[in-house]
Amino acid sequence: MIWIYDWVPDGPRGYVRYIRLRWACEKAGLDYDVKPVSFKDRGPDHIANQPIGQGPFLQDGDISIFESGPCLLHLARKSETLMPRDPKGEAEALEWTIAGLNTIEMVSVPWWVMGLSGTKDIPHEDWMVSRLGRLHAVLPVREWIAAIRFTVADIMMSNVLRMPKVLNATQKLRALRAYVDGTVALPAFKQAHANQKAHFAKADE
Ligand SMILES: N[C@@H](CCC(=O)N[C@@H](CS)C(=O)NCC(=O)O)C(=O)O
Repeated sequence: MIWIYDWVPDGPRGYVRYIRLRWACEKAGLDYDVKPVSFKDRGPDHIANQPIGQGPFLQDGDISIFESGPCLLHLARKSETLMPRDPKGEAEALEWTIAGLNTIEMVSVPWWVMGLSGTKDIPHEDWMVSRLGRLHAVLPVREWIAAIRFTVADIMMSNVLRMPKVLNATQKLRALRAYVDGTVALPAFKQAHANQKAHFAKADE
């Protein structure tokens, strides 16, 4: 069960991190339900499951788990489609999932948030350019980010890179851009995206 805000503003609807979990479930064919949790009033139930008061979090039997990274890895343990079973492939999928979160998103979020707020001379600019450049350098020799095939690491990395300002910065990095375009063209992503948009659209009715 994925707990998802009942509503978010229009702009982020296709981007809020629930989509990472939905994409994993769609790709691996894992059954999942979504249950709404109030966006405006983060009550005690929410805090009990996600102590920072954010989303996503999920419930699987008696396991409740928060943070999109651990949630994704939890789902990945259920399916070889998401996580290779051979130790080398698994190590690669793990390292690139964490690199997406802790090396790329760690820089990209403050960078695009400051951009949205109109900050000039964003201090992370060089850092961001360098991170994207390094990623771009590994991609011409591989179609997927890890393990020579689609894995959970592609879900993480693609979602970090497809944020509009980040995607815009990949304009001249053709291999990187092709990677993101290729991942979001996958049917499981499209289904997850459509489901998420429909969930929030319902809140407007
Ligand atoms: N590191 C967290 C970040 C979670 C996060 O930023 N969630 C957003 C939605 S995508 C949120 O709940 N924002 C509202 C808030 O922070 O109050 C994760 O990956 O799960």
